[in-house]
Amino acid sequence: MKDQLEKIKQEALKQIEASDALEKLNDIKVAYLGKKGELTSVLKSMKDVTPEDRPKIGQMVNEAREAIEGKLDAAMTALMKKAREEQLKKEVIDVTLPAKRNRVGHTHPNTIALEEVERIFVGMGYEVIEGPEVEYDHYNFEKLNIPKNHPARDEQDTFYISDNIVLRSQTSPVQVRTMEQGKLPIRMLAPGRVFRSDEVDATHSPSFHQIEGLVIDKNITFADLKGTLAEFARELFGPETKVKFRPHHFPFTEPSAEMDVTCFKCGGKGCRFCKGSGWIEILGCGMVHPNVLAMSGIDSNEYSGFAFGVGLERIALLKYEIDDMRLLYENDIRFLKQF
Ligand code: 2U9
Repeated sequence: MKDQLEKIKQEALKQIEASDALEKLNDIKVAYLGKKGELTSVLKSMKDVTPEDRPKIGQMVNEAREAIEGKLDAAMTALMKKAREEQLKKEVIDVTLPAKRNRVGHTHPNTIALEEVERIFVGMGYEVIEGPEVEYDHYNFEKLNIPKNHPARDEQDTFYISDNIVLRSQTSPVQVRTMEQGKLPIRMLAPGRVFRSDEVDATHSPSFHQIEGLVIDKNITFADLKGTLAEFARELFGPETKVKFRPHHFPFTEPSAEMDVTCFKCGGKGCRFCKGSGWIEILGCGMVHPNVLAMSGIDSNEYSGFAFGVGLERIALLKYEIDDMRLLYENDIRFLKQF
């Protein structure tokens, strides 16, 4: 029996040594120490051992069990350690690798241009006021001296929501609403989206943005208009910029004009950018028509004012030398992040 025990022990230890997987070790544990294991069956046959030999044999069985258990534990611990080390090696993180960049947005050229124009006029004491994009015909046309059947209604195709409600074709209704409130003087800027039923091309879109300005006070003259807009042009395009006013016609201003600035590319000499003329058209303007003042309850004998309107996209296209307006609406970050 002693030899048999020794043989079992040696065989178990040898198998443990040769094991390279936790499952194998578990199988060995069951095969030797389990309920039906070899060592257990030796214990069961103790009844055949003489009472004198029992303590001795018992001790030997325990020794064999302890040796096998000890070796099994050590082998399991070693295997688990090895497995963990391999896993750690596989999951190793190279902290020196460059991080994945978060894609960030970019201020739209329209917004940059808008903020620049606002900064200039706010610096001259103007207030920025916004209003609804869906307007009454009354505010978009009637109160701006554009009655029904007036040819100006055909000049710009308007989107009608109903008989008397439109998508505003200009931001002027915001000024009308402000005048109606009766607080004078007024120095305001009305930026915002406007709508016209235009075909899309490099310089047109059914939805674009305007910035309009309005000043109403006592003794406002065309000289105030000229001085203000000349200063605006110098701030926007540089101190060397000169301006020129050409007579024009708008129903809501009288007299009316368009303002050109000297080409900031060639300084006025004439180049491809200004199509050889040396001048670039920039905005429309004029003295507020007495009818427009009267319709909003302002006495045109006491008060006068000037107004102007610029296309925001036009400013952005010029300032950033973009040749197609459609680029402004695609929101391709590769395009936007250049400005
Ligand atoms: C009130 C009185 C007068 C606003 C004005 C213009 C001239 C003008 C165009 C420029 C290019 C629009 O974006 S555009 O197509 N605008 O030329 N706008 S004066 O005059 C007003 C506005 C409100 C009460």
